[in-house]
Amino acid sequence: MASGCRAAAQPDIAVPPLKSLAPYRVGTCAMTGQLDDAGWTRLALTHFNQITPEWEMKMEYILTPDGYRFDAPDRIASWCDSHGMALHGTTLIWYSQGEEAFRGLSRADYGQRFDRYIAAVAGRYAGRVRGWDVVNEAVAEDGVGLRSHHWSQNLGDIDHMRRAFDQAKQADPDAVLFLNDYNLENNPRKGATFLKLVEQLLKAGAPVGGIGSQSHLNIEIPEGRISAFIHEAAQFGLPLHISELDASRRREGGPPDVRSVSFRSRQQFDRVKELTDAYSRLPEQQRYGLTLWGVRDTDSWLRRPPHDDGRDSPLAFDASGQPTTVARALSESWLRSQ
Ligand code: 9MR
Repeated sequence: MASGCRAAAQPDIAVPPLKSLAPYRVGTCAMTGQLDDAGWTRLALTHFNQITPEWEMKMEYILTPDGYRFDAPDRIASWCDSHGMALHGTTLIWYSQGEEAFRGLSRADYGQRFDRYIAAVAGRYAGRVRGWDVVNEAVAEDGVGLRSHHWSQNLGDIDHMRRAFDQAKQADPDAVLFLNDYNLENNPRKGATFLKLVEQLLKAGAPVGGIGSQSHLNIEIPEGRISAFIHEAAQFGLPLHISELDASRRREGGPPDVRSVSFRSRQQFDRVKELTDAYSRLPEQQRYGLTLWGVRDTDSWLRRPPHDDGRDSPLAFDASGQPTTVARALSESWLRSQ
């Protein structure tokens, strides 16, 4: 067949359904707008069996000046129910959200509003989500210590997190409650601070039930770093979630990027495969699932301003639904681990 005929006519059968290869859940993120997109739903239903709402289950959507808004997250939850997809919630408490809505409250009102929000949101989806990212991105960017923000300033560094986990546990006792963060494998110092925080929270009695590593991978990190982090994180015996996997081929900042396309492709393949291999080696009860942060490259946050270069291929499918290097790395890893 002439290569020009290929894209539109052929479905994405060059890799088997990803979910049929993986010995654990394979997730993607979703926005309500995508549920009406036939190309997106076909790929999502073929390859994935778990959904994380990309932003509509966050405070930025749910909390309004008049109360709570649940139409979009309810729609995603119903779509999951009717398509046999598991649901993962993100995120209850995130340093970057809620500041305005909580501004000007007395200490007591602030605490009450915090508790009420978690009780309302986690309570609404109790029994429908498998798990929640309860606290997102607590560790400082450089990996030294914790972030300081309105939650920590009002309710305490560790205390606001323990309180969030306690509230979530009360509202949904069966959900796996995650501490979730990024750059944990890219930056070993950040990974170590994060794991120390998990330990501290557990010692303080917080019902942390899982470790979420977003895994927005830097494909230039040395071999072994990703598996070392997964190995360290597994020591707690808790479930791990690779919660937002993507692997940009771009370099943000740094020296001029003279890597060839094939070199980047190799780096991307190797790092995604290393991650998947290491994750698949965990004991079954620690493999909560591996979630890609989007279906097609063009769905990715990395293909929106200010990151978009019009070419990056961080996800498992290209704009026309064809599998990419990331899909090949995942499927090769899963096929070999069977
Ligand atoms: O991809 C998400 C984007 O659509 C949202 O506008 C944004 C704010 O809610 O969050 C993005 O997802 C982020 C995730 O929640 C946490 N880790 C980094 C992700 C990319 O920014």
